[in-house]
Amino acid sequence: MPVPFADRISDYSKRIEARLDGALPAAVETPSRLHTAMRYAVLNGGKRVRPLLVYASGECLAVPTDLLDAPAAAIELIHAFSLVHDDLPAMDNDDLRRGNPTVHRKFDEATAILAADALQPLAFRVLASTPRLGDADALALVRLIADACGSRGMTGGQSIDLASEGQRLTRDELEHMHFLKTGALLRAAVMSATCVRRELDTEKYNALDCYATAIGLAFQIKDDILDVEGETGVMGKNAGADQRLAKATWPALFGLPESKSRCEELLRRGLGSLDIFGDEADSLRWLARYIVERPL
Ligand code: GRG
Repeated sequence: MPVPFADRISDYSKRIEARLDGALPAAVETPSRLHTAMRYAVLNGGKRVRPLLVYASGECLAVPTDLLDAPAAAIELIHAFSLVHDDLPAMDNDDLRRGNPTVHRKFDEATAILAADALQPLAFRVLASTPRLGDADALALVRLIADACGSRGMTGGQSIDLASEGQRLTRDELEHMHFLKTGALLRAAVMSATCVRRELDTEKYNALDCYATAIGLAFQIKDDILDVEGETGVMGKNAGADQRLAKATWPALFGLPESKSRCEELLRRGLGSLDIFGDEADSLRWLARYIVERPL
């Protein structure tokens, strides 16, 4: 009887914490303030949803776990980088993240910018220094993750997000922005296992792509619902921030009931796209449900 994914999360979490810890420079290494800030940005909690998606997708495609550690760590480093920038005064100007002061509040703005700047190349270094990954697979991962975080992915989405404050976007415009800002990196997490299974047939590749797109959008809508309904103490970040910044979000533009039913619709679509797989996709199914039901 296989152990359910929920009971294996703590093992995967320990695994990714160890990989992140090992990849980051020691705090005592000069420049110590910069390295301390980098470690603070990454090792301060976080749900580790993206690494879990990497491992779950790897289970689905029977990829050995030790080939997934590098993409899992690289994607989480990029995610941590994006949160540091997202919280800066020039962006969302937040002072609380994961229940702690944001990096620029704990240290200072310049240190936060530099810590984030250093996390991005570190992510690509991790991908380039895993001997068991063949060169072609490592290059495919570099391309996948670079595309996800560049101007045609997360950075582009963030740019549209900032330009959309106070604007009345159409549903398609809103979802395009969300797909880039949040969905692209989540998609890269799901698709990274395909970079080491490049012989995968198109039907299965497309099924995973469809799942990734659906849960990526659902993740951001749920995030925006929590911003309205959640409590700061539970979420570890300030509730109501979207309203304060007049952000274009599903709840702001279409209301909470519509947002919840869109989330459910995306969950059904994500789960439906996995029908092509058997039990090997159960961990992905579990994560899809978690994404729309999570409390933080
Ligand atoms: C990193 C290349 C690069 C550019 C920066 C600032 C920026 C461009 C992009 C911001 C992207 C962003 C912060 C999107 C929001 C995604 C989101 C809902 C984050 C919250 O993720 P969780 O809930 O956080 O997984 P934890 O704390 O659990 O890790």
